[in-house]
Amino acid sequence: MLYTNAQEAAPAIAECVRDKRHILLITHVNPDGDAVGSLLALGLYWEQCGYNVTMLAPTPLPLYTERLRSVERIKVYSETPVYSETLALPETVDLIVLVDTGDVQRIARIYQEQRDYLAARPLIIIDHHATNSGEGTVNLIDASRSSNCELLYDLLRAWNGRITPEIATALLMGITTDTQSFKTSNTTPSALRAAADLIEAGADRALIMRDVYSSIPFETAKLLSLSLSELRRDGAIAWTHVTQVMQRSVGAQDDAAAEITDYIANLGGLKATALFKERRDGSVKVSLRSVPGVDVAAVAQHFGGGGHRQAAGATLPGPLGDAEERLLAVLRATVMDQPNNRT
Ligand SMILES: [Mn+2]
Repeated sequence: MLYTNAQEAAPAIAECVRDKRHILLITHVNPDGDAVGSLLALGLYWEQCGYNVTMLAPTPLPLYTERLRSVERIKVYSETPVYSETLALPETVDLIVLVDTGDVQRIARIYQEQRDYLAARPLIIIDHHATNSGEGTVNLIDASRSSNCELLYDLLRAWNGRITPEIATALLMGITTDTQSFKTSNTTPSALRAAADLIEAGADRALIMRDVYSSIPFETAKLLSLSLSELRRDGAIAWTHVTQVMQRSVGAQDDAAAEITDYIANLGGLKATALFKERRDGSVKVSLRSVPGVDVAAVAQHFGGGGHRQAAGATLPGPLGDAEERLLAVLRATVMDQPNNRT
C-alpha cells in the first residue's frame, strides 16, 4: 500500500505495528539531522507505547546530533565487525521501519549483507523523497513535507500520540536541518507550524541552534579553505571538489564535505552549485543544490542518484575530472532549459 499523507496512512501503519513486539528502525547511510531525528522520535515514541525498539544507522552520526538526549541509543552498523554475517540485527525483530531513506539501497552495507533478514520481515517505509518507489509492505511517502521529521509529526498527531520534550527536540532537529534552518524553498507554512507546535511541546530549540551552528570541527574549516580555493564558475553554475589528498592533508572526516556543499549553496547570483567529492574507492559523490525552477533531482537521477528538486546527489565512477565533466554537461543543459531562459 502507498499513502501520500499521514492522515490516511496512520490507521494502516498502526494496524501493521499493533501485533508486533520488536521494531527495528533503520535510516540512510551518512545520516543527517533529519535521519537521526526520525530514528529517535519514532523510536522513543514506540518505546513509550511499550514496544521493544532497536534504532540503527548504517554509518556514524554527525557531530551536531551528538548531544540530543538518548542519541546513544542509536546503534551504528559499520562499527560492528565485518566477520559476522548476522551482526547487530536481533532475531526477535518482527517489523522493520525505514525512515528518511529515498531508496532501500541507501542503507548501504545493511542492504548488501542482510538481504535474507530484510526479506523475511514486513517493512514500513516513511519518507519524504519524491523519488522513493515505495517498496515496503506499507509506504507513507509525502514529498510535500520539508523533512521526514515533519511527516512524523503529522503521523504522531494523527495517532493522538504523546509528544514528550525529548521527542519534540528530535523532530525539531530534522525540520531545522532539512530546511537549512528555515531558509530553503521547502520551508512551508506547515513546516513552520510544526516547528512552532514542537517548541510549544518543549523542544530544546537553543540546543539545536547551538549544536548545528557552533560545532564545525577545525579540520572541516581547513578543508573548506582548500576546497574554496578551487571554486569555479560558469555562468549561473559554480562548483568545486574535495579530493582524498585534500581530505587527508587536513585530517578532515568524510562528512566535512557537507559543510562545503552548504557554503557554496549560499553564494548569490547562481542557479545551481555542485560539490564533487572523491571517495576512497575512487568513485565520485556529487551533491547538487539549486534555486526553484532548476530541478537537480532530475540531474541526479540521470546518473542513478536521487533526492529533492533543490537538493540532490549521485555517485559517479571516477576519475574526478571525468565525473565533473559528465555531470556539468547535464547540469548546464538543465539550467539552460529553465523556463525563464527561453525566449
Ligand atoms: Mn530528510
